[in-house]
Amino acid sequence: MNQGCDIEGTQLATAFLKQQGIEFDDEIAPNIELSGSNEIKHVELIADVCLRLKNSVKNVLLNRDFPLIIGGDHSLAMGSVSANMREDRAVLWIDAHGDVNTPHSSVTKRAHGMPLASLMGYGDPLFLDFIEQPYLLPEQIILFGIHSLDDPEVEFLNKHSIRYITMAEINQKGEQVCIEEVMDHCKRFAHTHISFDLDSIDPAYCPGVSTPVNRGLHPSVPLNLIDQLFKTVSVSSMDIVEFNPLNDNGDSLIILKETLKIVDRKVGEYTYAMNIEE
Ligand SMILES: [Mn+2]
Repeated sequence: MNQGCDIEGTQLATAFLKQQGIEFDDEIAPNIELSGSNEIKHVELIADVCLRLKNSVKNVLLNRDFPLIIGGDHSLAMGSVSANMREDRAVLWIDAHGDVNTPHSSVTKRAHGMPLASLMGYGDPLFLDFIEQPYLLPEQIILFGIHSLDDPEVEFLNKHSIRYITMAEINQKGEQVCIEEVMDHCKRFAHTHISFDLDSIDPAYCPGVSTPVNRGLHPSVPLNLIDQLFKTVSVSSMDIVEFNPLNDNGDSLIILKETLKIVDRKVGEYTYAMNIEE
């Protein structure tokens, strides 16, 4: 889907990736008849997609398998993360953006800037219909690679004492120090969900996204982070989002495939499936 960012491209990702030989066990397509004229763009359609994604991810977890979700814009993470709202799970958000806008604070009224706030209970009522409580707690969350925050997002993150590691901090302290902080965070929980937004990477290396922001990560950094996490903690689910084939020159596809290789290798090596209750 692309309705959460309202820019053409991410809705073509699945068909494009299938042409590239990537197989999907389940596909969830938006029901375009639900596109209404609410304040938040396409809110009904997105809620419907997320509810179906949540149920699909839940089934994968119940089968003790590893759900890897490929988007689609980042609003889908409301569905994937809400499949399992256990408090013993860390949520790592690798992103250029904070994604903690609320319906009130958002200027664009695009849902892909809101998933993390919604998962904490600060979302549109249609999103809170399918996001079950307990909502995500601030202490479960860590953001990495952030380099584009709206003023209300800075306020939100600080008010809730949510740890966010910015590009400036990564450049200053060095990659490995910051990666280790993320690992220390995730070690405090039984499981980790990784939500990997490709726009965390600098558009010079990864142009195939819908909302690129300059001065982002070198692609080796998130790949290294994800690789080390799989080796160190129990990663139990993961999203890769915002891949936009219309803007890609082939480089983003390579990064996406490299990410899949890491996941394939690690999920094959270890059994990290978790027990969840129906
Ligand atoms: Mn995002």
